[in-house]
Amino acid sequence: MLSDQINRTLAEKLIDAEVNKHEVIKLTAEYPELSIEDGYRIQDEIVAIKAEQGYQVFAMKMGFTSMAKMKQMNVDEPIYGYIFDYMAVDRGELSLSELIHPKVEAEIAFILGKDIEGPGITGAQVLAATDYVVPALEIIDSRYQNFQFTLPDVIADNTSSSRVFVGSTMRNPLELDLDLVGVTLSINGEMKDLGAGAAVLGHPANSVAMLANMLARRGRKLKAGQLILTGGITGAHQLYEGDVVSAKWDGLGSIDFTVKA
Ligand code: 0L1
Ligand code: MG
Repeated sequence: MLSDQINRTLAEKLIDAEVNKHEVIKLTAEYPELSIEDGYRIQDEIVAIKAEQGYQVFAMKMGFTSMAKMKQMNVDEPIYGYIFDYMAVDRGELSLSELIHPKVEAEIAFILGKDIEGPGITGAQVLAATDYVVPALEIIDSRYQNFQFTLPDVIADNTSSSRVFVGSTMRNPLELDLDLVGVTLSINGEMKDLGAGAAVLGHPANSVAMLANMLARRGRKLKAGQLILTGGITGAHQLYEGDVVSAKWDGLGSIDFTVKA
């Protein structure tokens, strides 16, 4: 286990990479013994430093929620991270100059109406505790060179959180078959990817349940009003200056944005 001092130093290094928009070599190159627990402790330091700087948590997110991705990473559970208020984009433009090498992925997000506390939470309990689901486009931007990392590295890097666009359509999740909700992701008029909600652990509510159960191990819970991104339905696609991105969800509207310099 790394010391608190090293965790703090590594968190500062990753924040410096984010703020000054430069890549760093994965932490495990220097600390090959870095564990998943170490990764979450470094992530906690990032959350603490952002709070000291006056930033608030805007949403939580789950990552690696597709079976294919978990197999590829040789893990049996997803990872979670935090999205801060300054990461929420409220107009249809993404500024490339603020980022390193961003990618976009289409997701479904939940807004809870009640607290949820694990362990043992199920997808059905999540649906009963949810006020709304909304569409979201997550922008991930690993601070690591060429998106090269191990699982502890990416957890430490706050799961590549960078920006998020949240759509304006809010629906009661019980009115939709969220596992069957289809999504298309187009860039410059060309459909790049498509998928259905079931790509996320069989049903996006299962992702929120798993998050509640993972947080319970650290004595934490999900709170009423919390926004949670459940994980990519589509793959993540690299963005370039001038790209026009358009995503459409069955029953949940669409989100469009342009990538500016
Ligand atoms: O689904 C996710 O948001 C995973 C983020 C971390 C993985 C990556 O940077 O590719
Ligand atoms: Mg994501």
